Amino acid sequence: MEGCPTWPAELAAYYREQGCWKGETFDEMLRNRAEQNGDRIVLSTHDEHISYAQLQERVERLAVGLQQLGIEKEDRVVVQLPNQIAFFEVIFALFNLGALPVFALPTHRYSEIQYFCEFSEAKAYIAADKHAGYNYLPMAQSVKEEVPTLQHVIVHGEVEQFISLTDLYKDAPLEKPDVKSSDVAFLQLSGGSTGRSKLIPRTHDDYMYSLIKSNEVCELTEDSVYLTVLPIAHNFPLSSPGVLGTIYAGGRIVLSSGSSPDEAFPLIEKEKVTITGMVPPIALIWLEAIKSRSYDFSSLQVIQVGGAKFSAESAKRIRPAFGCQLQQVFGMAEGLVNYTRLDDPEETIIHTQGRPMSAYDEIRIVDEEDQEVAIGEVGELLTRGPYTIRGYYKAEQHNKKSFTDDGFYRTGDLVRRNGDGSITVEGRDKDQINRGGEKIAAEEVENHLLAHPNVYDAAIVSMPDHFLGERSCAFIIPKGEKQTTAVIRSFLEERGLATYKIPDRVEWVESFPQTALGKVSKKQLRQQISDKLVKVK
Ligand code: J2J
Repeated sequence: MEGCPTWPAELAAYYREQGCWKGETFDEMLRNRAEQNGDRIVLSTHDEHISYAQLQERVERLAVGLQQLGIEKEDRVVVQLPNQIAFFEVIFALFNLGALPVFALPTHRYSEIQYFCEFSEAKAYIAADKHAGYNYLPMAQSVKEEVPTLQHVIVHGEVEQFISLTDLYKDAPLEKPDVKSSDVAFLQLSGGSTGRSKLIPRTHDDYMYSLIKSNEVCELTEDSVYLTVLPIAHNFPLSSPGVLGTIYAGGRIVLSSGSSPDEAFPLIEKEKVTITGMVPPIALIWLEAIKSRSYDFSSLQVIQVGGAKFSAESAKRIRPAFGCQLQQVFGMAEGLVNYTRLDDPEETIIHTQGRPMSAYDEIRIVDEEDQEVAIGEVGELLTRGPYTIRGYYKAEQHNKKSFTDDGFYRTGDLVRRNGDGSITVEGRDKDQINRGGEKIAAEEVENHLLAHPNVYDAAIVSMPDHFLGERSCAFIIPKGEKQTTAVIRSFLEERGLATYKIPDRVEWVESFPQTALGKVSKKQLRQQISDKLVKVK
């Protein structure tokens, strides 16, 4: 597809020959499961349970309705749905049509959604009416007015002036387009470091392979019950092995709308959940909550923690508290996923972020001159393999920087390889804040800040936080009057920036420290704010 870099032909042939790419589309995968496991439950919510056959039937009917609206192969459709059954119906219906979901998160707001729709030239936007106290409809209206390609806004729930998702389930034959496993299946979001999130084109072949390997490593079977704690559009709960891995295995997904122990703990007991995945701050909340509650967690075999560094002190507490195995997951929407193995020694599980899931993952850990460093030394992680992209969607210039000439992705993660082949994440060499697993591209927020009349210049850096790992701090050089943090925050909110990107703290300064090359020294800014926080303590 235009704008989607792909693997060189020889390498693609090699991955096929080696059996990594099996030639199956997502549409075929679900169809096969529905044939094999028809009556088994695939999705459970608080009040609904649907079988594989029912899901397949609903998907086919929805595909017809979407086709009647004019959604065709290669059309982009921005999907912003929370952890609901509708999410699955929508994405599989789009896969059926060869149309590409663009996976927005429920926390995204006008600024992000407008950009995803515009940049991907989306034909449709599919959202819930309300979620977590937010009404998506006014935002949808503004986006529709702004983006000329956007023909349809489809809403799940109270629709007002928009198209109702419920009305799109049609009993008519589908004109099945020719979708190939080598086609791009969807566009996933990158955390971003320069400017806005880049879009990540993942093919059926490559993503399916990532599910197969994840299932092997996580020992998923048709008896597995996966609880969704994170928003399922995120790559981790979607595929590592997440909800799609669970469907691949023929298992069952239990949909929790969020991560709160009040909702999740009773579900684990009632639905006999076997595996769930979360980011470190949620693990900390669960570790606290379990102290004062008693539930039968005997079904739980694995708690996965990933998305941000999980401290060894907290990692140690998982097994004693929950009586199950901890699995650390260090992955990225661009591809590569590392897991600690379920039978790894305790030391490895607690102190490392695991190792690549596939023997075909190629890893290089390099210094600033791209020379490989010795085992035990810290360097930037570069990777290439059968499920790691070769370039972002429509980002030719950026791709030259983010990928080496021979196709390795520059992760921007600083890691150390240990003697046993495992990897420990030591830091980051990208202009990004990892706020408890939620990624903030500094430049994106800085650009918003520059639009404020009292901001002359802005630099955003991370500051240490015992709960989230990192929070964001905006250093601002004022133009005229200094504003309060509250004013700055509400300015960004009004511009429609997702809440997690809004700086937790604002520091007004007269100038920024500079590097030898005359650039803003974010390293010194990070030091400045972390020293200040220590003093305050
Ligand atoms: C430290 N940093 C980590 C970890 C990710 C599985 C799991 C996570 C993601 C994900 C994912 C980390 N320790 N355990 O897509 O399939 C940071 C790194 C990495 C970036 C990727 C999956 N796990 N990270 O988090 O695309 O900096 O994917 O490059 O959101 O998160 O972020 P994202």
